[in-house]
Amino acid sequence: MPTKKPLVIVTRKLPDAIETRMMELFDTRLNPDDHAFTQAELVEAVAQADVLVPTVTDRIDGRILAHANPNLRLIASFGTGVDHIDLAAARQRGITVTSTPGVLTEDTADMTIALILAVSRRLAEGERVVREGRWVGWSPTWMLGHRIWGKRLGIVGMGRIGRAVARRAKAFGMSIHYHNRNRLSPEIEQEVEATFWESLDQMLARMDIISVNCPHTPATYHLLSARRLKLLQKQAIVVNTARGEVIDENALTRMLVAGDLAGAGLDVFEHEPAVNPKLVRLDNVVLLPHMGSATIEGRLNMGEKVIVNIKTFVDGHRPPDRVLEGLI
Ligand code: 8YV
Repeated sequence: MPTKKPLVIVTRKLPDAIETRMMELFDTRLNPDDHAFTQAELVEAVAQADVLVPTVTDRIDGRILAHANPNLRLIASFGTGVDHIDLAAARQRGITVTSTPGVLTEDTADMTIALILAVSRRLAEGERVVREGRWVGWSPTWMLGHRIWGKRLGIVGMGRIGRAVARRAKAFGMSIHYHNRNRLSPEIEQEVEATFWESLDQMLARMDIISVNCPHTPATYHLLSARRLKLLQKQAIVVNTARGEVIDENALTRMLVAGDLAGAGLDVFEHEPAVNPKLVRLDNVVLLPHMGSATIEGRLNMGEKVIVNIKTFVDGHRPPDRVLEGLI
């Protein structure tokens, strides 16, 4: 007798090829118009699904999970960060949580370098001048940015993405510094000639460019606090492709407005999709709408990972990308 396929509820529109395969394998409920689920829709989804596939735009907190039906055994998140999921509440309910690590490393590292270049060399500002018809001609002392070759880059969080940033930055002639919970092995440090700073404060005070590449956890919330941001040099720039919550965005904005920092490149924000209007008015800030991993290749890889995680789980095996293991 054929066994019943699990009901998989996907909260956002995924690439067609991924959705097609999911529909072949599972009893899949899609979101063709791609609207962000309301609280009520999330409650309904956890009350019905055997497997939920959320994204960063869904806050799966304890209140939502309180409505989960007993058959909800897996949350197979489409994304690497899992800070939108209350892991303690999932653990309490014996729900397994998986993510999609590794497949957006290179794309996010590319975006980090793009932001470092964009801020240092004033790319967005220059583009606006041309597009708005304000370019009156070349001048030797106009639109000068800063050279990145020879600058000190301090990477906050030297996981997969931090290391991919380091490899790229080395090729651009930057010297690599990092702060991480744990020091990396000498082999990895040697590959990019990275200097480890046990003290984040001391590293911040000496860098030209800071790149945030750590996950958002209770321990990293406002890691770059008002106090720590004040340690930065006036000519420093800050780039964040990780999570907005890691930086005190109000404090950062205040410093940028006051000219106490040279610039910032932000792909993520504390209250997405809201962006502090004061940031929008600044010319020395490059703002992107959480595009770090937004490549077709990356989204397909992420979808593949979600499928493999669900398939292995429903077949009774341990899914490869477990963040949290429930009771199988
Ligand atoms: C994804 C991300 O686009 O994977 C992550 O952690 O931040 C993004 O790059 C998003 O999370 C998809 O859910």
